[in-house]
Amino acid sequence: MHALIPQPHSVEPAAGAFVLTAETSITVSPATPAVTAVAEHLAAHLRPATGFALPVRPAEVAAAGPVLALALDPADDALGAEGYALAVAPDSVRLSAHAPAGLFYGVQTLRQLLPPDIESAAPQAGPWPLPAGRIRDVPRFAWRGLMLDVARHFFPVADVQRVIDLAAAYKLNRLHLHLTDDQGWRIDIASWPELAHAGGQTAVGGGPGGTYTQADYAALVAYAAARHITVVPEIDLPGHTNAALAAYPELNADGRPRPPYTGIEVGFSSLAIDNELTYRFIDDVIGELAALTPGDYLHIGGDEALTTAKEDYIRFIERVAAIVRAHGKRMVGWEEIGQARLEPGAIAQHWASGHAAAAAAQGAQVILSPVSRVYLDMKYNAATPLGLAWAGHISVRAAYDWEPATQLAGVAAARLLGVEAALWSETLTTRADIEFMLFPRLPGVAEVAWSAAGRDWEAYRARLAAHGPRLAAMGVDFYRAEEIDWA
Ligand code: TNX
Repeated sequence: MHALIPQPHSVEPAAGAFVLTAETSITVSPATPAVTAVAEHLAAHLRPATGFALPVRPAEVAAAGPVLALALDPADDALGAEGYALAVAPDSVRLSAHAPAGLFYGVQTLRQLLPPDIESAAPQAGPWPLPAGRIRDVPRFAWRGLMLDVARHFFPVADVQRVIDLAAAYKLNRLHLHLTDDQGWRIDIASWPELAHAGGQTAVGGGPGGTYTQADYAALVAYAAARHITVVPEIDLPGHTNAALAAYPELNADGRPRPPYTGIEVGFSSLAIDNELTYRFIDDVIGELAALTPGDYLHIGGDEALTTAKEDYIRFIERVAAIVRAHGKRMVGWEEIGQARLEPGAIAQHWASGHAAAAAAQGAQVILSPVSRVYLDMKYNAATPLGLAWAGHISVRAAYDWEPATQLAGVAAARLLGVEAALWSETLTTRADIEFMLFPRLPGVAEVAWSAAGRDWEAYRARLAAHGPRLAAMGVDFYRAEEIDWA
């Protein structure tokens, strides 16, 4: 029980092990769809490598053989919405939680307790021991996110599903999709079809681009939800909008289309703040997206509107906030939104621009994405072939060894909603590129978001080393950072 990431709240190892065999079954109590889905998710993870049937059945249906029991425990409300308790003994495994999400996170811990080969897609020899002991675990932060930029380069649905699987394995619960930017518009909006038709065809460097149909997007949302991840869609406004301004001439103050943009400069574009059409456009886009998005959140960007006067920016954000509210969502924005008057429930995402304190002072909750820690598009070091370096290099240690409560002067710890890693894609074009930049740094960020304060780099390094074979078995193309003594 010594190589878990994120580190659980409490771990008490005991002697012996429970060994998975062809006779093992998984039981659920109560046998509701949500609990059964978690059990089937566990079984689906264990079947390929073990070759065992691992049937899932209601606990009250008697059967012979050892049991891995998943149960809701309504009395244990200290576990909250996402915590779990795990008791492994030589003759039984009991995983309990107050809610299905907790069972799902307990399943991720179970996976990590098994030998690394369990992650293999092909049958392996085994054996499959789960070390005995007890774990009680609850997350530190409610928001444990990963942002993926699908605008600078487009990534097909299957790639995003892969990212969702990997994020879920480390107990993340938010996938923020940066759907639009100067270089591309990636979601079909039925009322403004040229956004996807024209705006979807460009990408950084002149690549082919791409867009999600509304059905694609809905499928991603459902795939994420099945892994207890809420999709947070971002339409970046009023800057980072060249793709829209190129697709629709009438969105420009002068009525003339902007040329498509495939470079990587930021901050040059802006919607026309005093054009009423701008707000009809935003209402249509946010309305369609809100209808497709069951989660509570809608991210409106708001960063780097460098060609928009401050007063205009403030007026704009306040109008957009009302539109988001009218469509029943909570507004998330990059921390620049702290300059505007924020409505209750607003969430500001800190990166580097220094406005988070102003947002927090108004009662907003804050997500931490400090650029020097969690901008995982930054190179690991000077030799990293991919990535940018404007925020410096981010080693595995730098991404892990920091404390949210003291990261940001002027923001009280009580205002912190959580932590989100960001993967911008100016230099990334393939699934392998994504994996190389996320791993092995993302597990460290996940631990910062999930585990109690008090980082111990030496202990973490050793745990992460043990994840090398596990990541390899998952087929993750991770960077074998020199900081880690890979097993
Ligand atoms: C800053 S952070 C940006 C993005 C870039 C990123 C590259 C933020 C809110 N804006 O537009 O893609 O840096 O690292």
